[in-house]
This record gives sequence, C-alpha cells and structure tokens, in this order.
Amino acid sequence: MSKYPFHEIETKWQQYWEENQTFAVTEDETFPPEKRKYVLDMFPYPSGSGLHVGHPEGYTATDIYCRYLRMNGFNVLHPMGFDSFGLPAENYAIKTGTHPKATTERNIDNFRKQIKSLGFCYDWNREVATHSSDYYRWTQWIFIQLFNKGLAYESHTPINWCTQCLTGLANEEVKDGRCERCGTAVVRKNIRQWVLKITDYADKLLSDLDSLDWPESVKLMQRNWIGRSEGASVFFRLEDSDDQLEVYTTRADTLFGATYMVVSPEHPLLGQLTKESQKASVAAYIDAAAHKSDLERTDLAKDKTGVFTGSYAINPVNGKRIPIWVADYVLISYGTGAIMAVPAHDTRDWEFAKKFDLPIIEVLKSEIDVQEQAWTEDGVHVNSGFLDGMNKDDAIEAMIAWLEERNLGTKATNYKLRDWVFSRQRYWGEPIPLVHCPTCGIVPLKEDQLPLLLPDVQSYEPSGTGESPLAKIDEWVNTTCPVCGGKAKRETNTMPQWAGSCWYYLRYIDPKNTERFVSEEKEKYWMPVDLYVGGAEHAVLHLLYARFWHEVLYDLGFVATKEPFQRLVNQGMITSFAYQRADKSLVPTDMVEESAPDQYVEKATGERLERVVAKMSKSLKNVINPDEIITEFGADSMRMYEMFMGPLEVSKPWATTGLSGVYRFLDRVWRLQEERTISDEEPSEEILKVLHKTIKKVTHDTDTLNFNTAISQMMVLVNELYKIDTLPRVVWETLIKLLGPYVPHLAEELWQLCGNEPTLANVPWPLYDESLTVDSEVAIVFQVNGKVRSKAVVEKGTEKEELLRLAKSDERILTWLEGKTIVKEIVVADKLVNLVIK
Ligand code: ANZ
Ligand code: ZN
Repeated sequence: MSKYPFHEIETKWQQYWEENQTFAVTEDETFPPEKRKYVLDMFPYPSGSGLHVGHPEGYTATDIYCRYLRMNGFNVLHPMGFDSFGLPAENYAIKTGTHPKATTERNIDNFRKQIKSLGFCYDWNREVATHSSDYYRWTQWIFIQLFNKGLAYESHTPINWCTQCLTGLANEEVKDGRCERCGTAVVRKNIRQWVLKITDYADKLLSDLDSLDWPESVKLMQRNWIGRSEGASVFFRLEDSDDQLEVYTTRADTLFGATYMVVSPEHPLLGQLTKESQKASVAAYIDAAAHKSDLERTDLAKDKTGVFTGSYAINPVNGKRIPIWVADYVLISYGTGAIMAVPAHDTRDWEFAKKFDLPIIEVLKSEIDVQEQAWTEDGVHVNSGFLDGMNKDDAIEAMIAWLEERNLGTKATNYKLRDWVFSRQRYWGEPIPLVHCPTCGIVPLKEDQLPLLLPDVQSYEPSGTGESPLAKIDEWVNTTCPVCGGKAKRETNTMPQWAGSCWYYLRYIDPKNTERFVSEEKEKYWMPVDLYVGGAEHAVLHLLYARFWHEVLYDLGFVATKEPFQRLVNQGMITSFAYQRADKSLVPTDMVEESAPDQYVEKATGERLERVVAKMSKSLKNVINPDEIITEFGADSMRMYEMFMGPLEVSKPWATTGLSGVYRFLDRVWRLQEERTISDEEPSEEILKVLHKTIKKVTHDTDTLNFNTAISQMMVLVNELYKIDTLPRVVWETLIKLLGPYVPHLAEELWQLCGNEPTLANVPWPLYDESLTVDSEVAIVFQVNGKVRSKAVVEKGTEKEELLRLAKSDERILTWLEGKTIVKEIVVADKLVNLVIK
C-alpha cells in the first residue's frame, strides 16, 4: 500500500486553485446581503524569521470557516496582506546596510510562499502591503482628512521616549514603564510631535463597544484603557494672589477632609507657587521627577516623595488655610495635574501625610482608626457640615450642587485615554504629508500630490535629537507651499507602525482603486467585517486605533458602518514544552532525553527533569518551524493538528505526538479508498446513523468554530467505516465534503478519485436527517463515594453487570480505586454506577 502521497496532492491542488482562480471573489449582486461574509485575519508583520506556528492557527480557523461558508452558498471575502512598515526592518537595515524595502519585500515573498503552502482560500488578487506607495498614498490621504477635521495637531508636551529605539512612543506602546519593543525604561522628552485627538472619540469608543460581539476581556481592556471617570472640578483660591488652583476629584464629598494640596512637578503654576526659600529644593525635585516613568511615580508600593512650595490655598468649603506641596505621585497628564489631598480616605494621600506629618481628618465614619490606615469605603459623613449623616453618593451630589451654586466647582468627566502620539522620528514609515510654510503655516499636500514618496536615504540612523533621518535630505525637505507656492519645508516625521493597519481591511475591498481609498458601493457590499480573528495582544493598540479611524471615516461620511469589526475572536497562544531541573532552571530541548514514556532526563547529568509548558523560545530550542512540519507531515496534517490541539481560544502546547496522530488519521482516510471498493449499495441503518450524527455535529461545530470536536466526530465516522468491507458512496462522499474545509488538498483529491469534477470548494454542504440523529444511547455517570469521577455513553438498556464492568475498568475510576476496597456497588440502569470505597 502506498503511503498517503501528500506532497503530490498538495502541490497539485494549490496549483489548481491558483490557475482556476477558485477563490477570486467579486461583488456579485445575486448574493443577497445576508449571504455575504467578510472574514478577516490579522495580517502579519513580515519578519525576517518567517512564519511561526501561531500564524497558521488563526489562518486555518478562518480558512475552515470560509470554505464552510462557501459550501453553504455564501459569497465570502477572505483576503491576506502584509503589515510591512516597522522598526525591525529599519534596525536590520542599519545593521547590515541593506535597504529596508529590499529586506521587507524579500520577507514578504517568503511569507507569501509559506502561507500559500498551507492551501488557504485567500483571494490573492487583493493582497496589500502597507509600505507600497499605492497603499500608503491613501494612509496619507486619511491622515489629511483627520488633519482637516482638526483631529491632528502639533504638540510640544513631553512624551514617552525610548533611548534605545531613539523615537517617541505612544502611551499604548509603553508596558510597565518600558518600551514595548525593546524593554528599555521609557523617559520623558520634550520634542515636537504630531498627535491625534483620539480623546475626542473617547465616549463613542466606549459606548459603541456594547454593540460588538467581542470577547468580554478585550472590551474590558478597552473600557479600562479609555477609563472614563466622573467627578468634579473644584477651584481653590490661593492665599496671596487672585489665582485659583483647580483640582479634579472623584470624591467631592471629602472636601471637609482636605488637609493639603499637591501639584505635579510639571504643573504650570508651580513656578509662581514656589516661595523664594523653597526654590532650590523644588527645582531639585522637578529635576529628579523628570527621570522617572509614570509607572515608577504612581506605584502604590513606592515611598512617597515631595516638597513644600511655601504657598497656601483656601479650602472653599470651610475657609481653612492648607499648604500646597509638589509631589510626583500626581501626574500632569491626568485631570488638572493638581489634587486636593484627603489623607483619611485616600491611601496615597495617607502615606504622604504620614511621611510629612500632615493632618489627617476623618470625614466618613470609619470602622478603623484613620490615624493607622486610610478608610476608602463608603460610610456616614461626619465633621462635614451640611453633609453630615449622608452616605458617599448623596454627599457627592450635594457637594457638587453646593459648589456649582457658588461657582466654586463643576461636575467634570475625565478619561485615562490620552491623545495618540502619532509621529516617529524614524525612517521606515509613511511620510506625514504636511508642509511648513512661513506664510501659510502648516498646510496639507493636495490630493494630486499624493503619494508623498518616502525618499531613498544613504543612512537610516536616527539622529537621536528628535529628528528623523529624512531631516538630513535637503532636496526632499525643501519644497514649495501647496497654497502660496512660496518656499516651504516638509514635515520630516513619519507615521507609527500602527497607521497602515488602521484601515487595511477597507483597502482589501477595493485594492486597485486609484480614485478613492475604497469605492462606496463595494464598501457597502462587504462591510462590516463579520469575523476577525487574531491574537489577544492587540486589545488596546491596533483594535482601538482602527476603531478610532473608522469612527472618524464614518463621521466624515466615507464609510457606512460605525464599527469595523462586528465579531472578534482571539486565538490562544501555541506554546511548547520545556524541561525543568529541580532548581526550576530550564534545559534546552536538545539536551533532554526521554528515559521512559513520559520521563525525561538531562543527557549530560542524568538528572530527572519535569516537563512544563513554556513559550517557544530560540534559547530553549523548542521553536516549531512550520516549513519543516509541512515537509514532513504535509499542510493538511499541520492544519488539522493545529485545530485538533484544543479549543481555538485557549493556549495549548505543541506536541509532536499529537501531530503524528493526526497524520495517521489522514493516512487511514487515504487507505480506506485504496483498500476498499466504493459501492452504490444502500448503507446500513447503523452506518447512516453515525453519518447523520457526524454531519450534524460537524455542521454545528464548524459553524461555532469548535473545530477540535468536529474533528473528533469525523474520526468516529472513519473508525466505523473501517468495520465494513465496502464504502457506500453516499457515506464516503459525504465524509469527503465534511473533510473539505479542514484538509482541502486531501479532500479535493479524494473527491476527484471517486469520479467527480473539481472543485469541491463550491459543492453544497451536506444536510442531515434529524430523525437519524436521535440518540438510542444514554450517558452513564460513574461515581466514587457519590462524586462523579467519569462517564461513558452506552446503548439504552445496557445490562447492570455490563455497566458495572465498564465502570470498574474505566481508567479514571481505576485511579480512584487504587489501594482501596469497594464496599458497596450501586447501579441505576441508564443512569449511574456508584462505587463506595474504603
Ligand atoms: C480627593 C479624593 C479623596 C480622591 C478620596 C480620592 C479619594 P480616578 O478614579 O482614577 O479618576 N487624582 C486626580 N488627578 C490626579 C492626578 N493628576 N494624579 C494623581 N492622582 C490624581 O481617580 C480620581 C482621583 O485620583 C481624584 O479624586 C484624585 O484624588 C486623584 F478619598 O480627590 B481624589
Ligand atoms: Zn504658503
């Protein structure tokens, strides 16, 4: 018997699909709106190391779903492209002297080849790459729309700066105070930059989340990131000037307990507030704070620091004189950059008050001594004049009303969300299409001047001064003003990596349009994206930015839907195994030997190792290379294994044994038709029942993206077919159709081998007969001491002796019986077996 010849089969069908344009799709009006689906993958960044096994996970999932939809009569848009501007290509260019365009395009060719080798049903005619000028022409065009709407502005406030990447970063790119890309601690730097007013959309971005079918965890991350907070602005008069200090508080009810105030080291009034005697210490303090990240400054565990300014303010509610301090736990970027401190009821204020010996006044009845610890819960107000006796919420309302009547404060809302720092001082990105004219100011390019091409440069090194390498190219920088025609200079900053991915799903719809970024009719035909699959790491970056751009395009009337991605599914991470010594250090996989089944030792020392799940990493030598897997086992095995590993959304470790299991299954499917003849006889009732149950389960599970359980059911059917001598044609052909979306190469080949014309891709999905799927089977639970420990499915009416035998030989039950004696056996027919042990 020949081994299942996957190499030949896979190349053959990939060629067939390409030559016949099987998956090319058009805006065919014969499909009614409910029969059109847009299924999107997060497009890859084409890194030098090629595809990793995480990519095919999501890509296979959407591929199965799309093929399934096609067989169910849908017109399906399923495109692929490349997110190809970005820092790694530029860093590589600096290291090797190769142009980022050259390396990027080489990487794209490699990625495309790898992706194609998995047999996905993409419409490759729609491929986009964000670095190509046909594409970024429209990224620039959208930027100009934002600019014209007043949503892009130039700013000089300090931003996050990475001293390693030598570029400014958006807030979203800073993780735990470090550069998300290289891990260097981020510092604040004052440079000129372009900022997008995403905060104008905070409310929309928040409320429209409700309409989306997204994982709750991602919605929650976006909600927290936007961080809407409701409170009040309160004005404090300064003791010896007519100026006021405005604070933001969520606890206006605690005003009677405010015993001091704090301004952030960057507060504009600080200079004026600082008294002569305090000048030196305040200046030193400002300098020290400049070197700390926001994270360090606001960390609850950190020791509080601060300096008295020498000034006092008047508490508007009781006329008390309270000192004004400067401290770095107050951030300039939130609220008003100044607070009223209520040490009795706020933990950070309490710590600060303790350290600097400031008064602590209880204003809510507390169950603890506020001299020992802050009381942050609700309670009844005390020492609070007209608020006494009220609870927190009522008191907040009463206090705000009191302040508003006297013009001493107002209701206020604040967001954690900051405007999006949108410029980068690097080379490999979209040039910002603006011109600085001495007469006209900042002017956008005219539409017919786009694309503004990224010029070739000799050296990509960032200057580190806050200017991009483009600033060094005089011929490019010096230009004429699009408005007055006078001498002007180009903006030299480039856009961040996230720009291109903000709208790529729109360009796929109409990738070759030279008149518009997407045609109106086509956009209406396909949008919104019905299913978007990708990694969970994009919760607040890409997924928030893209929503923002889309909402703006919607408000400008350029797109017809408010939200771009109706449904989102996050694929789980594919991890690997690693081997751990007793001291928890990890041993590279090639230094490990399996001494007995499931027992591992270190080759050199013979030390017993524990197998643990870990992230794939080069140093642990446990990175799985998709190319090698495809060469050895075939694309269909790779696809099916990744779907069989477990539910799509959960993280799961790669196990080569599981892969060979799937391979053997496909080999068994292949051998079925080699070893048996296909007959036109009616299948037995028994086989028909398994068949219809299988259609039902595979249909349901494919529809709901539960691919692993669909595969298990197909395995059940194949086992049944091995029990009979000939293959009834209806059963066999139905199995092939069900396998189609999962292992499309093998299925096409089998489909042709039984005499059908290609292609299986458009054959209608099989239907099932409900009456053949009803169960004559029942589930029996196996209990030990009354607790369910296992279960089994048996024919209805199975004898009690048989049930008992099954229970006592059940693997899971056996582990409970080990070393114990059964003292009683209870059997309830069609229901349960309970073993009582001692
Ligand atoms: C008085 C007070 C009393 C406060 C109390 C809290 C508890 P959220 O919920 O995150 O919006 N705050 C205001 N601006 C700040 C800044 N720039 N840097 C650091 N802290 C700042 O938090 C709002 C609360 O955080 C505000 O309410 C203020 O402290 C503080 F028992 O005012 B509160
Ligand atoms: Zn001008």
